[in-house]
Amino acid sequence: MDERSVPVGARRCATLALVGLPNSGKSTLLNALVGEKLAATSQVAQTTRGRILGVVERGPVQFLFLDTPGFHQPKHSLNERMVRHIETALQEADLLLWVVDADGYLGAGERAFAKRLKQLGRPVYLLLNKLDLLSKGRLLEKVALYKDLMDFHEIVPVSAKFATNLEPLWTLLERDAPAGAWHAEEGVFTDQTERSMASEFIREKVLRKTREEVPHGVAVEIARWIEDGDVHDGQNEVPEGGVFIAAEIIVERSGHRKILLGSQGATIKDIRVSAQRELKKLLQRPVKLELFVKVEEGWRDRPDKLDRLRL
Ligand SMILES: Nc1nc2c(ncn2[C@@H]2O[C@H](COP(=O)(O)OP(=O)(O)OP(=O)(O)O)[C@@H](O)[C@H]2O)c(=O)[nH]1
Ligand SMILES: [Mg+2]
Repeated sequence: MDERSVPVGARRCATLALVGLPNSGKSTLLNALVGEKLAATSQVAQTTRGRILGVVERGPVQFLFLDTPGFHQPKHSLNERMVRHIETALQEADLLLWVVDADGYLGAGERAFAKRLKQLGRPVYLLLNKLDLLSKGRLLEKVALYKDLMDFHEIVPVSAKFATNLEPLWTLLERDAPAGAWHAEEGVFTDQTERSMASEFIREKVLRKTREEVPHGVAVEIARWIEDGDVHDGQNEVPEGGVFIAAEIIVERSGHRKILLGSQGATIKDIRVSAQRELKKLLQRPVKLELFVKVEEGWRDRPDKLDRLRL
């Protein structure tokens, strides 16, 4: 059905928060549900730092999905802000989608999170993600373990990575969407700007190519963004019909800078090439990307810096 043919009075609108522990697959699921890559994803915990909106229109229903950072104990100002984003989304949402790594261990973090969800008194869907990694027997075991924690409105096993079992999920969500006017403008699918997505996708490449403590101390700031046709000093090579982007990768220590650069600059080159490819896809025009690595000790605890980075 063409959503534009839906009479305004028959419309429904649901705000859904994708919440859970770090690395459970919330952002991968957001991307799968929206059918577009909106959020950075990686094997590193705490990839998502803010709240990311993804909008899907299906028949009479507009779904507003809020991807959130993973629930954790904050140790820096950055993390306090991340946890605040989770709280805001929990308050805003009609339905809470708790995404868990069903292949992982149900530990203290999950128990603490269940406690927080119960206090909200809102319908909670349990989405048992990473179904592709589980046998049927283990899946049933996991269902039983989670059911002991709290009452779920629905329990749906999914694989965000392979977009498996999403249709049954959509059917349930359509059933539960409350009546009401659509909140987002028709046809708009996110509130992220090209710039913020570009910096997130560059950071994603850094996370995917570095290990241990490096990823948590990395931020990306767009320093220059010159479109073909913009007036500029001619010092940067702007591709025809495209855009020149210079980005700063901020790290916490000079040792991390060394790791990022790699031997003879091999790692940063690799990051640049894969980020440039990704940005070309995102922006649908030629992209010339330049990266600089800068050390800023303690940036994660500097409010001015966090504000600048819109965190
Ligand atoms: N095998 C498998 N891997 C998955 C699935 N969903 C997500 N992953 C992987 O799990 C890792 C974490 O995925 P993300 O989507 O970044 O997880 P997240 O919950 O958003 O993580 P944070 O933003 O850190 O809280 C990535 O390496 C994904 O590729 C899945 O269904 N199956
Ligand atoms: Mg995420």
